[in-house]
Amino acid sequence: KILIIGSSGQIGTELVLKLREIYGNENVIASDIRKGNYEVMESGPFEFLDVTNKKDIEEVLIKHQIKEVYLMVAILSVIAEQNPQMAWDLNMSSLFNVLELARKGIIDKVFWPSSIAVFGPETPKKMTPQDTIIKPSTVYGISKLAGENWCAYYSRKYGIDVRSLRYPGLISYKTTPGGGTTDYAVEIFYEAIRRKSYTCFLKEDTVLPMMYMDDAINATINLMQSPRMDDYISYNIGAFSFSPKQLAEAIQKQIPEFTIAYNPDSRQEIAESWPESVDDSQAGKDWGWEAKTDLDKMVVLMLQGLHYTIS
Ligand code: VAH
Repeated sequence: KILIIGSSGQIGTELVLKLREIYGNENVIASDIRKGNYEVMESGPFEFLDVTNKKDIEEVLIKHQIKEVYLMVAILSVIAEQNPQMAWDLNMSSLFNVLELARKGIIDKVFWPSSIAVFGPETPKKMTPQDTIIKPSTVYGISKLAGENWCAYYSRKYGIDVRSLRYPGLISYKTTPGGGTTDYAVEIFYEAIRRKSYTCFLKEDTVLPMMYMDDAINATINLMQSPRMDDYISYNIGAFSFSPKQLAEAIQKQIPEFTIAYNPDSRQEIAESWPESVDDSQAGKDWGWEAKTDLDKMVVLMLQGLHYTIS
């Protein structure tokens, strides 16, 4: 059986639903410190779980005979900058608890998400290589790079089967945005429908790597279903890149009267420290990764997902 910790979050919500489709509702246990959306709560087992409490996690694992864990809990970039100690504590203690339970032999396989946030201002910005200068300049990125190194350590030293992806900005409609710098690309759709206009907190030409959620979920499950790799690699994965201006133009193809304004704030500095695009050829080679949804298709899927009728 499979446990998703952080099942009420942006990625956790969609992982629960997709994994239940594949493995059956009763075999996928959702867990979070707060209730999830209707679909998650109604379609299968849910456990309230504080991921900083290792005993709590162990009890849930034993109660449901769980062997595979997706640890989808993190304080994202914006909130982490405002609360460094709290973000570090949560992002790291949750990972240590799960890696330690794997070392005890209670968990067989772990997915732990990393992020393009591990890259910093000195990293080559275009087609950022899998292996390159990696000096994060955000609290969130520092915690994600530290997490990658701990996963590599537990994999090498204790033979733990832990797998990771460096997600780009993810765009989805089943949950509302939660404290990420890339979340302008989610908020914009709600505003485009509601007010036909949006004021963006990034400059118009700030290019970031992005991906539609379905591609990220498929990548995650494909990686977890692949034969085990010899060494731990936190894979770059990419789909498309755009600036707020380019996203607004893509939305205007569906909503011609949509307008955008710009009022950059502290999040601009976070965005500028990250790559514009990533080289994900290693993921393609190792386990057949390729994105399916492009920018225009993503815009249509988001508007339809938010019940906007495409004319
Ligand atoms: C954030 N959505 O904005 C997350 C992600 C690469 C961006 O890490 O913080």
